[in-house]
Amino acid sequence: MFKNIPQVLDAEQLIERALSKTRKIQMTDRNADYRAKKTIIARTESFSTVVTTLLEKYVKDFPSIETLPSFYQELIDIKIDTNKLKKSLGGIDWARKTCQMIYSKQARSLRKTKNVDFLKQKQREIYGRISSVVRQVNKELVLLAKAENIMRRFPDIHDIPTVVIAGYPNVGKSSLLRCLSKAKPKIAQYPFTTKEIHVGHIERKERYEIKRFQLIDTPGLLDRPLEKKNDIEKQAIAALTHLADVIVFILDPSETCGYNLMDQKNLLSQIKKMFKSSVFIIVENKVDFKKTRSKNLKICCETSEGIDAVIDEIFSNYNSNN
Ligand SMILES: Nc1nc2c(ncn2[C@@H]2O[C@H](COP(=O)(O)OP(=O)(O)OP(=O)(O)O)[C@@H](O)[C@H]2O)c(=O)[nH]1
Ligand SMILES: [Mg+2]
Repeated sequence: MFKNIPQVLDAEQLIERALSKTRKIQMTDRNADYRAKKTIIARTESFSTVVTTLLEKYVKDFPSIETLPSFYQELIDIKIDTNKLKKSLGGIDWARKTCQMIYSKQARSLRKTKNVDFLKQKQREIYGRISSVVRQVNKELVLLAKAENIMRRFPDIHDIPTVVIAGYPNVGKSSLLRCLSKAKPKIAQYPFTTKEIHVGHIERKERYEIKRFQLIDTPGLLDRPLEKKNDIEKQAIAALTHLADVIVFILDPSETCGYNLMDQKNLLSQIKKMFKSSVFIIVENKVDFKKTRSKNLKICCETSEGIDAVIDEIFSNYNSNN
């Protein structure tokens, strides 16, 4: 989705790119003065064009934030800060217009004169003024480059029925995604292993229809108010808010995740209150360690015990989410 957003250069790289192009320009004319004049004019024009074209491309090719799916809009706000991003785009657009103005104001005087020294002086002046405008928006260019690197790594989310796997850290959310799909998120015995959203898919042919779900593995959530949640947790909340048709909530009654079951259940009640329109499938993992007598589905991601029942439960909710 974001693979094609432009690679943004910082101010010095952009100026160097424009300068290196000008160095390759050499006009021909039998008259040495004309040759020098033509070369200076062509180089100055090229310098200005390269700078303004790149600045324009950065702004134009950047995805329009308002028209993105709401999940991506929120991810941008969490990871980049939408206001800062918009200000940067505005700043870069200002720089493009200013550079264009500087060049167009001087271009005529360049063409009129025959004096090569005067031309050289004008050329230096134009290079200097344009470079100085570009340097003024270096911070904005750097922010845009950073934003673009973050956005290129955004998960590929599609508008299809979606299951979001949620729960406390270290309870086995990523392990479940591995059991259910071909996705290979990192699994480790410490909390907050997952820091980003991961996506997998599961499909099943029923009669003549292929039913497909998108599965989202989220970072762990703690039982604390929304305003206290960190940026990693906020991504899980964004996935639940914008994507979840079905929520698979994992509990770890063995508490080997490092958090007690009471806190995990409090989180579940909080999430249930927040996402009333989603279907909940509550799953207890790590039954090899501890099995309770509750009515929840019981699984073991290490042995795949109970996974088929989770799959059946997910697909039993397919039609209602179509
Ligand atoms: N014994 C046992 N260990 C399990 C089971 N499922 C997961 N684990 C282990 O629990 C630990 C955490 O698993 P993850 O899948 O990384 O848990 P997570 O919920 O994704 O963790 P975060 O991304 O940190 O929130 C790992 O060491 C897993 O090997 C299980 O059914 N039984
Ligand atoms: Mg994980």
